[in-house]
Formats: sequence, C-alpha cells, structure tokens
Amino acid sequence: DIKGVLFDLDGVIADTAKYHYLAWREVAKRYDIELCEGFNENLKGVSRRESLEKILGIKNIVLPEEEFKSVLKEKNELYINYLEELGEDSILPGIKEFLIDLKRSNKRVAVASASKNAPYILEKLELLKYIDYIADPGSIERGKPEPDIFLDAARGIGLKTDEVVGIEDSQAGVDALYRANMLSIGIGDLRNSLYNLESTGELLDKKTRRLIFKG
Ligand code: G16
Ligand code: MG
Repeated sequence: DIKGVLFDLDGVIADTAKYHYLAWREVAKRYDIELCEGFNENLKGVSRRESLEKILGIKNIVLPEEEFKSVLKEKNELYINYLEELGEDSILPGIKEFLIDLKRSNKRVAVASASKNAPYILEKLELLKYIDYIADPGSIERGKPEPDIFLDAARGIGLKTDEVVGIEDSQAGVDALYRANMLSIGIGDLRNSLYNLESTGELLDKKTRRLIFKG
C-alpha cells in the first residue's frame, strides 16, 4: 500500500518553472544563446550548476570558475525577483486539495526538489504545514536523474521504496524515480512513469485516488 507521496516542487506544486526559464533566458542572452522552450525541457529538475553547464554547452563555452559562479548567482537573483510575484494562485491546480486529502488520510508527504529555494517557496505559499520532510539538494551529491534525492525523501518520512509514489513534471525526475524503483505519476508527456496526467488538477481524479487512498 502507498503510505506516502514524494512531490517535486517546480512544475508540480508551484508554477515556478516559467520563472526559471525566464531567468535562464536572460542569462543565456549575454552569451548570444537564444533559449527555446524545447531546450528548456532539458533543464527541468536539473540543478542550477548543471543547467548552466548545459546552456553554455550549446556554444561550447567553458567559463573560468569565478565567472561561472557569478553567473549562477545572477541567475538566482533574477529568479528570486520573479518569486516576488508568488501568491496563492501560483499553487498549481488541485495541489492544495490533494495535500489536505493526504493529511486527512494520514499519508506522509515529502518534497524532493532540486531547488535550493524550495523551503522559501513553500513557506511563501503557506504549504509547510502539509509537508513532513523536505530533502536538502545541497547535501545530496548526485542530482536527478540519479535516484538519490527520492531515496533521501522516502527515508526522511520513514518509508520504503514500495510504499511511496512520486509526482514529477520532468523527464529527469521520472527517470530518477524509475532508478529508485519507485512508482511515479508524470505531469505532461513523459517516459518511464506509471501513468501521465495532463495537469495536476487530475490528481484529484479516480485513477490517482484509487492508487493512493484505496487501503
Ligand atoms: C528545480 C527546477 C530546475 C532548477 C532546479 C534548481 O527542480 O526544475 O529548473 O534548475 O530546481 O533550482 P534552484 O536554482 O532554485 O536551486 P524541481 O526538482 O523542483 O523541479
Ligand atoms: Mg519539476
């Protein structure tokens, strides 16, 4: 039986993926790189550092570590500025209701986000009270698609891999769950998931309810 749910943050709980994209676009422009939405899919779920490596890789640019770090800092400042706009309506459809249902049914909830800004965002959206554990990506060596962050999240809520299901909007994230031997629900058109939903709003529909709340 499923006893807990592992949530991705950007693109699952909060509508913040668009802000990452806007911030990266601005940074990329400085190196004459035009980011498109297709390429952006490769950045979802991927750490800040690795994202910049991928972007610069388009033009085979390798920066000295100091400049690289200052670009990372700048991207995060742009991103944090966008986060000023966060409000109740930045919570993706159905998520709050779903979290309330999980609490009511005594299911455990963990967040497994690659984002170092996750605690800040969850606090700003007033969702911390529904969450039992937030994995710290800073202390996890290998990011998604490696399974580590999901293994840590399950451990954090005291559950085994077959007692949880993960919810992800990125291919890297679904692959990480797959490698962790965990069930996954994909948001969007993803490979390797148990099944995909078009939007988080469908988490309230029968299929997911049966999977999580049956026992
Ligand atoms: C998120 C985003 C990624 C972002 C990463 C790191 O992961 O999907 O685009 O690069 O976090 O974020 P930050 O720069 O805030 O530390 P997730 O796993 O929540 O989708
Ligand atoms: Mg995501």
